[in-house]
Amino acid sequence: MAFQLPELPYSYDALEPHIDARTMEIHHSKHHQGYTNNLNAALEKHPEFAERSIESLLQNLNAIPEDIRTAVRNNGGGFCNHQLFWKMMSPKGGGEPRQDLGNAIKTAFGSYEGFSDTFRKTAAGQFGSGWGWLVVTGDGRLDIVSTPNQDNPLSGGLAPILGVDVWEHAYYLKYQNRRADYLGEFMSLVNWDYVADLYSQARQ
Ligand code: MN3
Repeated sequence: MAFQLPELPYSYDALEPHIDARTMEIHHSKHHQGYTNNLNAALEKHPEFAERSIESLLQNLNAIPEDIRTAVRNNGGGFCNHQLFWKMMSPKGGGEPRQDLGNAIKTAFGSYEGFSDTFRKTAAGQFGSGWGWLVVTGDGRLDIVSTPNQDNPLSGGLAPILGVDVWEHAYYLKYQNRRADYLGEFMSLVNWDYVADLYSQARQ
């Protein structure tokens, strides 16, 4: 019934040298576990909401009782964002998106390079902790946004299809203050097959 920490779809060292094993282990087993535990603790006060999907909770934050709304926004966001993030990366990732998504990216951003530049700049420019996202808008267009803290684009009516964590815990051990370098390496890990699946789901 309670939300469960999902297993990683690869080992902690699988994303080396782009993301180091120690960062992955702490990020998954401490940070993501922490968001999961705190989300479950909040929902214990209103167990009827624990039956809902995480997407439904984040899409309807105003429906959540005020005494747990901030906790669900922060920790439910953290639970959901990281669950997506692990699957958005792969040791076999990188390259460029093909077919429908590849064409849509060219239409929206001119080229893959235009997309990659804007995505990395937007994520690099998020002040403090947060996320950079490629999203599908309500009318089916692609857009690039950033969110603070653990806010998920779902809460703003957008469907996230690619996200990158720019909290310092995601990169500090290996990259220290060099967020842009981490973002460059992240592009070599993007699991475009999974992103394309999310893109087609978002347009249904
Ligand atoms: Mn994180």
